Amino acid sequence: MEPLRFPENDLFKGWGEPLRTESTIEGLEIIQGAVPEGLEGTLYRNGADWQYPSNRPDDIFIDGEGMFHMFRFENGQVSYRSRWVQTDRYKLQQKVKKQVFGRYRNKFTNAPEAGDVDMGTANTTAMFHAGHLYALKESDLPYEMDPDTLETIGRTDMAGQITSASFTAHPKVDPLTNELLAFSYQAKGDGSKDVVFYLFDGDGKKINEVWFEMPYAACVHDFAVTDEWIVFPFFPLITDMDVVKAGGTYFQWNPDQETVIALVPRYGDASGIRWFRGPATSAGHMLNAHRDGSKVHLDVCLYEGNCFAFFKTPQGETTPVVPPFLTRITVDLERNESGFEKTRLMGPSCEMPRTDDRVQGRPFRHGYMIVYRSADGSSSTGHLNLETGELEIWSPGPGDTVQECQFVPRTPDSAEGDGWLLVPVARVAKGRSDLVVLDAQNIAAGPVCTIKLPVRVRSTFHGTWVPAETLKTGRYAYALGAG
Ligand code: V55
Ligand code: FE
Repeated sequence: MEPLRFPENDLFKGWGEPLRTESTIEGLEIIQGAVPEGLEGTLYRNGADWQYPSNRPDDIFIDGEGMFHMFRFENGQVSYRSRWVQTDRYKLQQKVKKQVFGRYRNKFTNAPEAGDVDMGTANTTAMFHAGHLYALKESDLPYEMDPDTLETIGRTDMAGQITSASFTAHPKVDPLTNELLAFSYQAKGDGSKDVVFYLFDGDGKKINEVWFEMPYAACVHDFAVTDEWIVFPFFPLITDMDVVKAGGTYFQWNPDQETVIALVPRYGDASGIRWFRGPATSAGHMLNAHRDGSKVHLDVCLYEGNCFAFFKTPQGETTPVVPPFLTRITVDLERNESGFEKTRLMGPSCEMPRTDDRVQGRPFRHGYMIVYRSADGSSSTGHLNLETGELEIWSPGPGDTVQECQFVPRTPDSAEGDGWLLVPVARVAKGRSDLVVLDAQNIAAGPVCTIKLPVRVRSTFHGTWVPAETLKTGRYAYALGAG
């Protein structure tokens, strides 16, 4: 066999160096403060690592096998565990002892040993619903995980209820109603224009399903919800199956195509869909959406250009790297026009926006995000008060970076924003991580608790918090207190 060696790629250097190892650490050292009283539960996060080196120089950061992480808070102590998601693809590669899957989502670049095994990496997020924990990738069905051991239970179509080829990695579990809102895009397979919206009740039973077509075979990484409308933004990062079949990239940036927004009725059918259009922009992540009279607001980290510079135009041109700005896109259902308005909500650029999960789809005040405003490569955690416009910041220190934060309510019925932010921090120069706990109402004061990891938690994408009680009952017992 050829020597295993990672290709020359900045992706595999420094903090991004493949770690390729699973950890089990009981009783992490708490190097500052103490775990707040009542913070009992598990933070699950998901990211990508590299099982075997490929021979391609063009691997991209959103690819790689799922590495699933958990931080369990119990009685003032925190334990950490990380495990590979044992996807069909992972297991096959483990057997043949090398990388046999090709370019991101392009099965035509797989080695013959891959056969017709699905390319899903299950690397993007963790979802807990109706008593089950899942690892998700938007190009594949969910994988169920054991919530205590992180053993992979297996791929699931949720008892036949998911009839699409894939399932989003940005579902919304409503912790007040226990409903699960989710979708699939390219839902009838690679390159298809089909989208399906799914609504499940708190017991995991599908109660609505709306199929429709998008204007082109877009990358629909995230969506947003309101009480009446589901908001689907379509950005012109488009799959051209002729390009894919010829071994090219799965998506291409098409600046001559429009941004299209579909409002789908949450409890209705496809006949009620409303469409809105504007110039080409792109985005990965939504902060939230809410209804305001006849208007629907979508708050999104919007790129005025291509959010993924590694996807070129059909002419093979690389497009400039543009920063994401938190932007409110507003449509008015009463005005008989198909445009939308855009308003910038915050000065510095930001990504990985989150709210208190209890306000998803509802009028809200507080947003949390990774803020980019330093020249030294570091990043910060931000708290934006959308009512006052005030931005509060916590910085981990020179050269260090923060990952997406997770809000945890102080009590199950505290007011919006009264709680904690859990933030994985990369201590870049030290080659290891911390998990810090910030008071969400005073993040600038710095951590109330710093939990030291002796290992590097490589960059993860997204995750979820499951209260100890919810892990037992399968239900969130949250309410939203008056602010
Ligand atoms: C995104 C992330 C993905 C992916 C497609 O952030 C889009 C956007 C982590 O994987 O497969
Ligand atoms: Fe994402």
